[in-house]
Amino acid sequence: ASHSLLQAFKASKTAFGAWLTLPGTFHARTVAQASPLLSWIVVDCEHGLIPLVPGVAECTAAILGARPGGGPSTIVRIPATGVTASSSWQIKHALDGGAQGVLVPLVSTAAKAREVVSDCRFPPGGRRGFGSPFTHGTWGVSAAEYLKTANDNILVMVQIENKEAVENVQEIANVDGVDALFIGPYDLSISMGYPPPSPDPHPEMEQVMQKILNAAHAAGKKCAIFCTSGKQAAARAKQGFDMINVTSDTGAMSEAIASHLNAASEQ
Ligand code: 3PY
Repeated sequence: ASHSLLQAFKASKTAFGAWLTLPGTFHARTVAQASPLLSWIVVDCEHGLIPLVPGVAECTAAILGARPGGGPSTIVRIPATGVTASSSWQIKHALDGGAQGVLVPLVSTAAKAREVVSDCRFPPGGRRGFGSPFTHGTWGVSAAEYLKTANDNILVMVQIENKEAVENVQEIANVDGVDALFIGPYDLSISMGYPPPSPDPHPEMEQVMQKILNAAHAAGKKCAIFCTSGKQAAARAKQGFDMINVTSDTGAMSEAIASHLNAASEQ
């Protein structure tokens, strides 16, 4: 089965999304149902409060909550970096939960990216194990159909967010099976010795981000970036980024409450 982010990628359309950091089925559903313009959500099990480890069920609940009969693609950001066995099993749990893709933080070499791809693919393309009785149901297909189509439909995304990753960016982009490079502007800035974005990154970081964007596109891959507002996201879309979040659940909640209070107290 296809899904909205994959369709946007295939049609070369900018895919806007949102970041989910708080756990719970209905919380996920509230975010997912916010707008038909929402193409994807990241279920953040790295810095968000949604437990993947040891709470596989929580991550699955968020995926299920976001996709009652379709809805935005769910991309799980797993806690650990690729390359070690410890992240292999996290990727397995995220995909067993029914995720349409994974986002792996701090992938800084092509070797790490290859490990991530292998974790996301059933043999012969990779080393993912098969056996969850639930996964295919979240995609609305039979187990046999899931096994046959998952390798083509699951999106593999790696975060480019440190100095080493920037040095290796073209080799990482060239790795077969990597669908998108995802810029983490906060970690990237800190790693390169700049202050974190507030809300825009330091002007000198722009060149680095352009290099990442160019590397992705030169390899025929997509490039994504983390944003904190619709305005920022629109500017990134203009620059040619393919996948951009407009806000996060917590950010949107606090901003909306503050803005309503401001409007109320101006009366
Ligand atoms: C970063 O900016 O470091 C991210 O990973 C986005 O959350």
